[in-house]
Amino acid sequence: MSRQEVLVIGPIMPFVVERLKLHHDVVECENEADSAGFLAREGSRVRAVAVGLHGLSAKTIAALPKLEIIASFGVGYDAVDVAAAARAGVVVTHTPGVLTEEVADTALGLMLMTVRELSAAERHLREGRWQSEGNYRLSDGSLTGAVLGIVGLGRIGKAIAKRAEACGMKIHYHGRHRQADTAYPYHETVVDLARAADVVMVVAPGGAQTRHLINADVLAALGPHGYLINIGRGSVVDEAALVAALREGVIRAAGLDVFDDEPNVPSDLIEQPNAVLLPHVGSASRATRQAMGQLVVDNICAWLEGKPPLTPVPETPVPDCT
Ligand code: 8YV
Repeated sequence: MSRQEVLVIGPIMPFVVERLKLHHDVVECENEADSAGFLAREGSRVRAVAVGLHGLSAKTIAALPKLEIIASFGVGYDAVDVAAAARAGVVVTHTPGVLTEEVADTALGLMLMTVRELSAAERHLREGRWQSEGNYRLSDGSLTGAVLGIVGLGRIGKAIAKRAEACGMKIHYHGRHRQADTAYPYHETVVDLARAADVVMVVAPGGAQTRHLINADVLAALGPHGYLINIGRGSVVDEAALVAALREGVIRAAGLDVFDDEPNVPSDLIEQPNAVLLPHVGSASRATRQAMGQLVVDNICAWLEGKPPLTPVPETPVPDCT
């Protein structure tokens, strides 16, 4: 295979860069703004780009006239302008499958932390209040017998459903379409789902179509004994409406792994005692991140060897490589 120019726009795992360097000439830029000088000088040589959570804009895509493939690190690719990539005939790949079980485990853990108040109970012990005040209070919620309303019943949503069923939960769902291969009750709207659910679990992807899908109306429908868990994308939840709902008891509690403007979590949210907050660790085990990184490398190397990409997104064209 001949060596080709690959641009890595970070942050991305160092081993992705190391492995790409074994086969190609790799240029690293910390972020898109940082890449501007390089793009002006050398942009016309780049055939492949690897990007992390911050994605790639239409402007950068336009500055790379020879670009053929964008390999995005993560299953969600809302930060990559796929419409611009499709117009430019550029293939976009992501990393589905290899993180499904890990994210589903995190989702279950976050739901348990939130409904059974496990992080608050731990704080009670660490702060010496078990001795000074007595037992931690009884949690209002339980998983057994509760209805879990999943927003976005894709691969990860189904893996969460399987785990929740093992905990004695009943599964309902909402998504763009009713799915023929599942017997779980379907709800046409998120408000209907929230009305039926004790816990709403957001697994939906980000982007314009899902922006603020979870709004004040949905939270009101979930009600004062309801819980919201978000493992998908921060943009799906209207954070200001959520803060108000947590503060005013419109819902009981929320567990969030993702936020609108990461890593900047609003102080209003941090101050809420009924919010369990994780720093986007859904897929963050060494083994899973390694597998995601390897898939980024494999997609780029396959493409530059004239083979089809392994895991293209559905929105961009995959030219015939035969
Ligand atoms: C990663 C994710 O944390 O796959 C996704 O869509 O959000 C996470 O698994 C993220 O891609 C890290 O860059």
